[in-house]
Amino acid sequence: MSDVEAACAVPEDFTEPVVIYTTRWCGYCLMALRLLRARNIPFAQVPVDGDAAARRWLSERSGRTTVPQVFIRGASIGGYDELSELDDGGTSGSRLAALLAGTEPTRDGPH
Ligand SMILES: N[C@@H](CCC(=O)N[C@@H](CS)C(=O)NCC(=O)O)C(=O)O
Repeated sequence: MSDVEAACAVPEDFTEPVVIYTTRWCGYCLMALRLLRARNIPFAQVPVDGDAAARRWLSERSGRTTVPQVFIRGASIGGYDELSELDDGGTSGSRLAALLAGTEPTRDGPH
């Protein structure tokens, strides 16, 4: 494990299926958190405010430089837009439900 990885909270290290990396004053972060809470999805939140090493690690890992960044069982799924698209309005047959249930395999990158 690199120094940067060691300094960061790695999504695989969490017991919650969803790990969300956020900063303060981030509207998209608030919307993503609101969506997860509305669906009663357990998640771990990792604030990365002012942590340049964490932001660098996060952008390498996710391929994106924005926050929030959401991981499902260790796989990067993107930010709020991607989370919302996977959620499909909260339908029981949504891809988000399938990813969380493990009936659809997670894979890094755009879904
Ligand atoms: N499409 C992205 C937009 C995210 C976004 O623009 N986030 C802002 C903060 S609310 C951001 O990261 N700006 C650049 C930065 O803070 O470095 C999403 O849905 O998550």
